[in-house]
Amino acid sequence: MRVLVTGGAGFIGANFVLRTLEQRPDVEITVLDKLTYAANPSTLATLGERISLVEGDVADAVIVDRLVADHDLVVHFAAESHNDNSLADPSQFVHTNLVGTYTLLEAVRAHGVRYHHISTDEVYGDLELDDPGRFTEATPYNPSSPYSSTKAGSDLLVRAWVRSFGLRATISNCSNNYGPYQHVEKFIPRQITNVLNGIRPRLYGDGRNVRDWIHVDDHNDAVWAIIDRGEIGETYLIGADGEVDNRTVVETILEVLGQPADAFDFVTDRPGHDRRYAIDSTRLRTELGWQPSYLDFRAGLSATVDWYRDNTEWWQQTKVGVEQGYAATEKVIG
Ligand code: NAD
Ligand code: TDX
Repeated sequence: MRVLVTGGAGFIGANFVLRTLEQRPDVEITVLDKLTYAANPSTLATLGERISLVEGDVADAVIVDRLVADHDLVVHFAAESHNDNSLADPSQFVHTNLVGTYTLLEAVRAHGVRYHHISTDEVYGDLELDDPGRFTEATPYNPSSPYSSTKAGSDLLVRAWVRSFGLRATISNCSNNYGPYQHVEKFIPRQITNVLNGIRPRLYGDGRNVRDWIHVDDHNDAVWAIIDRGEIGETYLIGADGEVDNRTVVETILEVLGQPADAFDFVTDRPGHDRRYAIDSTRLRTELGWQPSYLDFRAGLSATVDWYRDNTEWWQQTKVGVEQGYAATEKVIG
């Protein structure tokens, strides 16, 4: 089976590639990645003959058409993925997330190739802290940021291409991922690498915002369950019942690294900051038999701390620039 993985040099895509090569000897992978600031091709450097890397843009119709024609399956991870960046400059988000997805859909349509679309729970907007509800496949779309609205638009393109053109496609919307190879701009790696570099962790606003954490390997196992057994045209929500507030995450990182639990700062809040995300993944569990393996968040977080401590060469070069970028807008408030 020949699989085209877009965005395979980024966090979740690279973990997907590593795990797939390990677990599926019949799969050959081509990664199509623009190698933006978010990519780290060193993650894929020593993987051998069953993988090749093509540097290119998912919005480039010529490259995309040629590659799609030569594969049995497309798994589309490539995106501009960081909310804070989308607030500073949305243009690349529109280009990659909307035009890029459109370009892939047209190639998949022309060549009749199976397509799986990776998306986010942020398309549903947010929940109040005391809301007993969680997102389901039936929750109406209500995105808040340039990032989440371009992801929502990309999902709707996929749905329309399924209905209008009979595309063989599935969609998954997953909650917040953590694990190895995540860029240090994101919350968990940022705070781990702050502490490792002697910088105090930074909590936006009051630190009470809740994210529904899932280990990246559990996400990717669910993606394969949907590719193998999902119903064409359907959407599946992926989540592992991992709701934790941001302050608790920071306190846990500090504790794991042997620091006082209050050695962090509150900084200016993210504009439009979504309060809480929570996924009901009943459909995925009952219809496709998927279950997460990482059930203890503290243990998964502790293993992730170990990974960043043991792999400083993977992240240290990008760390200074990322912190300079944050310093330009962030003010300590408490
Ligand atoms: P990431 O930013 O770590 O990686 C994105 C990758 O896409 C990078 O390698 C980048 O170079 C590549 N890319 C960007 N623009 C491109 C373009 N125009 N053409 C080709 N490649 C391009 O992102 P991630 O966290 O690994 O997210 C992967 C996917 O999963 C995204 O679609 C994201 O919306 C979705 N998702 C992420 C999370 C999360 O918690 N990180 C949760 C749910 C869904
Ligand atoms: O320094 C920080 N301090 C802080 O309190 C950073 C970087 C973030 N935060 C907060 C904001 C969020 O409440 O932590 C939470 C997580 O922030 P991010 O890592 O930026 O993730 P989020 O905005 O929730 O989006 C992530 O999950 C859904 C991914 O970046 C998206 O790609 C995915 O779709």
